[in-house]
Amino acid sequence: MGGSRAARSLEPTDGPLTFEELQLAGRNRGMPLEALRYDLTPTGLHYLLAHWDIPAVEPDGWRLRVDGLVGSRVELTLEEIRARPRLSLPVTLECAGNGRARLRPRPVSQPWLLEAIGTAEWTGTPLRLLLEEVGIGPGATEVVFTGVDRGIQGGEEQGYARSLRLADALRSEVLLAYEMNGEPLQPQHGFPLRLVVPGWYGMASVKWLASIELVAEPFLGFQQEEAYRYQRDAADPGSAVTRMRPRALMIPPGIPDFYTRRRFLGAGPIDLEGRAWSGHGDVVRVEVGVDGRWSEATLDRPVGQFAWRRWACTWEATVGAHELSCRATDAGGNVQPVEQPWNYQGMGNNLVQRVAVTVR
Ligand SMILES: Nc1nc2c(c(=O)[nH]1)N[C@H]1C(S)=C(S)[C@@H](COP(=O)(O)O)O[C@H]1N2
Ligand SMILES: [Mo]
Repeated sequence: MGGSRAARSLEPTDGPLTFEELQLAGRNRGMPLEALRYDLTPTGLHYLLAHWDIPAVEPDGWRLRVDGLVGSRVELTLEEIRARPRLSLPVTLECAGNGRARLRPRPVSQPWLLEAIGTAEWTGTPLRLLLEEVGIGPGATEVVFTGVDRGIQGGEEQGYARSLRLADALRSEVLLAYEMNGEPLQPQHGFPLRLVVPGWYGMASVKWLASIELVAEPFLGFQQEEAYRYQRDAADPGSAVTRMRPRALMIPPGIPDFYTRRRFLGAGPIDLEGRAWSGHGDVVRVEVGVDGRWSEATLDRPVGQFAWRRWACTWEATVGAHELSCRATDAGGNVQPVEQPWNYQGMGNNLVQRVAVTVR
C-alpha cells in the first residue's frame, strides 16, 4: 500500500510555483480577505474548489438515487427534495488545503494561501429525515455520497465520492442543500444539490450530488483513503482529515501595494478586525499580535452555531515596519500554531496569518 501511495502522489518541493499549480489557481478562487467584513459572504466572493470540471446538470433529467442498505430505494426529483422539510443554516466552509502553499517544502496541489474560506447561508432538507424515511438497514455503518463530476486523480478515473460514518451523517445539521444565500445553487457550487457538512473541512460537502448509498464496510474510495489524510510521508497511511482546525483571519489594514501586497497606513489608532471559526466548537478567544506581542481582541456573537464570529481590536500604530498576526483558540482548547504543522498533503495548515505593514 505504501508503494502505491508513493507512486500516486507528487513529491513536495522547495522549487518555484509550477505552471500546473497556476493552472489550478486560475480555476479555483479564494475569498479576498477584505470580504471578511461580511457576516455572509456574497456568493461571488465565496471560495471555490472543484477537482475536475464543473458538470452540466439538466435539472429535469437529474435524480438523486438513495440505495444500498436501505429499507426502500428511492429516486427523487429536485421538486420532491424541495418539497421536503426545509432548514437554513449559516455555515463557514474552508478547504482542507487552505494554507498549503505557505508550507516549506510545499505540497504540490491547488496552491492556497489563506483565502479558501467563505460563509454562506445554505438551505436544504436535513439528510437525517431522508435517511430515516427510506429506512436504515441493519448492518449499515457508513453513507457514501457521489457527485456527477468525473476525472482522473492518482492515475485513477473516478467520480468524486466521500463517505460519512452513520453517526456523523445523522447529525441534525447535515443538509442536502439546494440554495446558497437564498438563491438556487450556482453551477460551480454544486447545482442542483449538494451535501453540506457543517464543522468539517470542505471536502466532505459533496457537490453535484448523484447518489447516496448506505454500506456495511468502510468506504475505500480515492478521496477518502488516499486524499485528505494527515500523512508524514508517502508511505504513511496517516489519519483522516475531518473537522476544521481553529483559525482567525484579519482584514489587512490600510492600502496594499499592487504587486507585493504589503500594506501602508498612517500612524495613530487603527481598527483591526477579522473573523474566527473552528469545527471543534466555538472560538472562545482571539489574540492579536504586533511584532510578536499578543493582546486580546473582543468577540462578537457567532453568525451561527457552525459559522465564524467577528473579532476586533484597536492598535496604536507607530511609524515603522510591523508584523501583525492573529490567532484563535476554540472551546476544545485547540490553539493555532505559530510554527507550521507540516504534513505531506498540506492539510489543515492553520499556522497564524502574518501581515506585513508599513506605518508612515
Ligand atoms: N462533487 C464534488 N464535490 C466537491 C468537490 C469536487 O471536486 N467535486 N470539491 C470539494 C472540496 S475539496 C471543497 S473544499 C468544497 C468546495 O466547495 P465550494 O466550491 O462550494 O466552496 O467542495 C467539495 N465538494
Ligand atoms: Mo477542499
